[in-house]
Amino acid sequence: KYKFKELQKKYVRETEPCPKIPIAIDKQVPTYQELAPLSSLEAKGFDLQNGGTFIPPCKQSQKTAIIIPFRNRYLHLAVWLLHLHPFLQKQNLAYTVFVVNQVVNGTFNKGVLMNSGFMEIAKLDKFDCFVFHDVDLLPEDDRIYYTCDRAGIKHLAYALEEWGYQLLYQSLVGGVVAVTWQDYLRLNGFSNQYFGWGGEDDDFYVRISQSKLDILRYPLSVSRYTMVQHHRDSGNDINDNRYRLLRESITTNMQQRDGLNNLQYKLESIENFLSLLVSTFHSMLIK
Ligand code: UD2
Ligand code: MN
Repeated sequence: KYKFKELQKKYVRETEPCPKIPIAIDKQVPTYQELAPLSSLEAKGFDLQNGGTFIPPCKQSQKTAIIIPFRNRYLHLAVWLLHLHPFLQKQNLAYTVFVVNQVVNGTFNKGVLMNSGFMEIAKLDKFDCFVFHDVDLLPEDDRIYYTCDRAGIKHLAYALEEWGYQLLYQSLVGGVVAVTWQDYLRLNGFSNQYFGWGGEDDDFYVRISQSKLDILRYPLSVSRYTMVQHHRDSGNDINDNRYRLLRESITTNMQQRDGLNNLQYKLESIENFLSLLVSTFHSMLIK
C-alpha cells in the first residue's frame, strides 16, 4: 500500500540537492525549484477544500471530476498538480481531482482504473463531467475548457508538442478526454481487457463510433499540450495482444459485454489529501 506521507518526505529529501538556479524543463512546466516545497503546497494559496476540491467564486453549471490513472509517477503528479490547479481555477471550474492508483502488482491496466474510478466517484457525489487525464500531460492554452459537452466526446489532447503539434491520426482519442456521465454509461466505459501499453484508447474510439457519438476538438492552434518526457514504465510493456483485441472489438461489438458491466476490482481505500491537493483512490484489480 502506498503511504503518501512517507513518499512525500522521501520526495522532498530527493529534491533537496537541486541547483539553486531553476532549470527550465519546458515552456510552462514548473521547474524543479518550484517543486521543492511539495509538503507545503497549501501555502501556495490554491484555495482548495479537503481532497482536492475547488469551489469557484461563481455558480458553475457543471461539476467536473478529473480521473488520473496512476501508478508510481509521483514526480509527474507533483508537476501536474502545480500546473493544473491554477489552470483549472482560472476557468472557474467546480472540480475535484481523483488519482486512481493501481496498487496491485502486475501489468498496468488503464481501462480498469478509469472504470473503477468512475464507479467509486459516482458513489461519493454527482459529477456531470468526467475528464480522463494522463498524468504527464500539461495543457498549454487557457482556452482548453475542462467541461463536457452533450454534443459529443471532447478529445482535448489534440496537438502534442512531441508530435510537432499535429494529430497523429484522426481516430486518436488518447491522452485527455472529457465525457459526460451519460455518455460514459452509454459507452459502457473503457474496455477492461487491455493489459499493458496501447490499444485501450483506440478501443475507446471504436466504442465512440459504434455508439454513434461525435468527437469534438478545439482548433489545432488551441488544443496544445506538452508531455513531460518519460520512458516506458516497468509493468506496462507494449501489449502485443492489442490488435487482436481491437479486431474482436470491431467485429463482435465487445463493447456490449466488456466495460462497466463486467468490471471487477477491489477498492483498498479512499483517502483525501489536502497537503497533496488531491483525492486519491487506491483501487485494486482482481484478475
Ligand atoms: C499514449 C496515450 C495514453 C495511452 C497510452 C497507451 C496520448 C497523448 N497518450 O501515452 O492516453 O493511451 O498511449 O496506453 O495519446 N501510467 C502510470 N503508471 C504506469 C503506466 C502508466 O501512472 O506505470 C498512467 C499515466 O497517467 C500515464 C498514462 O498511464 O500518463 C499513459 O501511459 P504512458 O504515458 O506510458 O503512455 P504514452 O505516453 O505513450
Ligand atoms: Mn505519457
